[in-house]
Amino acid sequence: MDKQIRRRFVKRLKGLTILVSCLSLIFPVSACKKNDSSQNDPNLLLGFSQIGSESAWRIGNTNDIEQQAENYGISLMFENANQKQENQIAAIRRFIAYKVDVIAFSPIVEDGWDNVLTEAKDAGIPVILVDRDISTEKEGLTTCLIGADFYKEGMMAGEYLIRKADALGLDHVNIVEITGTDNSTPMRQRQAGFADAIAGDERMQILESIDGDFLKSRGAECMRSLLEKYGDEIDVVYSHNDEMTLGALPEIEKAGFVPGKDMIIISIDGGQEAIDVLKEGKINCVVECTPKLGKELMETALKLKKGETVEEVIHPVEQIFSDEQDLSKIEPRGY
Ligand code: GYE
Repeated sequence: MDKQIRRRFVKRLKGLTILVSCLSLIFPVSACKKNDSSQNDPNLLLGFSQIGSESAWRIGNTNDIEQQAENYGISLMFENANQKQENQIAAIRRFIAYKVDVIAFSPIVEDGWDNVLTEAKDAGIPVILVDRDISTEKEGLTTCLIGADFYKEGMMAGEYLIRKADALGLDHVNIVEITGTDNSTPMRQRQAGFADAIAGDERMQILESIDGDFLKSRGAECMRSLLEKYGDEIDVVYSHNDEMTLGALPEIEKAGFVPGKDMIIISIDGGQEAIDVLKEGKINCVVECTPKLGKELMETALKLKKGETVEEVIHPVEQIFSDEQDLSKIEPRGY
C-alpha cells in the first residue's frame, strides 16, 4: 500500500471502534486502547485469516486477537473463512494485494498452501501460523508457529485414562474416539498423542475413530451412530474438542447411560461450558487448550516488521482439569 493510502486507511480506522464484517469484505479493527509497551506501532497492518466460528474456542481466539490488536495499537484486517480453505486462500491473496506488513492465519487443514504462500513470500510479506500447522516440502514459506502442543494434549488425555482405569480397577477398556477436522493439525496430533499414551496398556482398545469435524452437531451424530453400533460396550468417549463432547452428551443420556459414570468422558479445550459440565460430573477430564494466542501474535508481528528474528515455535503452557482435582478452584475461563 503506498504511504498515502495507508495513512488514509489508518485515519479511517481511528474514527471507528468496530467495523462489522460481512462475507467477502475485509474488516479492519482499529487501535483505540493502547498497550503501555513502547513496542506499539500504529502503522503495523496485520492481515489475519480465521478459520470460522465453529466452537467457543474459535470465538474466544477471535475475540482475543481483536482485543490484543487494540491493546498493541496494531491495525487488524480480519477475515472469517467460514470453514472453507478456499476462502482462506482468497483472504491471503487480498492481504498480499493490500500490501499488509504481516500475514497471519490459522490453516483449517495442513495441505494445499504452497502456491498462495509462495505468492506471499515473493511479495516479501512474512507469514505467521496461528494455532494450526501446515505440511509443505518447501522451505521458508512461513516464519513461525504460535499454537498449542496438540500431541502433548492427546498424551495428557491418554495418561489420564490410564490413571482412571487403574483407580476403577478396569481390566478392559473400550474407547470410541470422535476426531476433529480431517487433516487438521489438532486432529492428527491429538489422535497420535492419545494413541501413543495408551499403546503400552493392553487393557485399552479403540473400537472406532469417527470424524466429528470439531462441530457440536457432528458430535451428536457421531455419538448416535456409535451408540447404535456398540451400545453398552463403550467404556470411554475421547472427543477432540468440547463442542463435539457437548453434542455427544445428550445422546448418551437419551440412550439411557449416565455420562461420567457409565462412560468415562474425556474432552479437550477447557471452555467454560465444558468446565461447568465437568463440575456436574458428566465429563471426567478436560485437557486445556488455550485460545489466548493474541499477545504472542502481536509481539511476533512487531518483531517481524522490525526485521528481527523470531522463535520458530511458541507453545503456550497448558494444564488438565479432571475429577482427580478440587474443581472449585478453577478460575473463570473467559471462553
Ligand atoms: O480445539 C477446536 C477448534 O485448532 C485448537 O479448533 C483448535 C481447535 C479447537 O474448533 O475447538
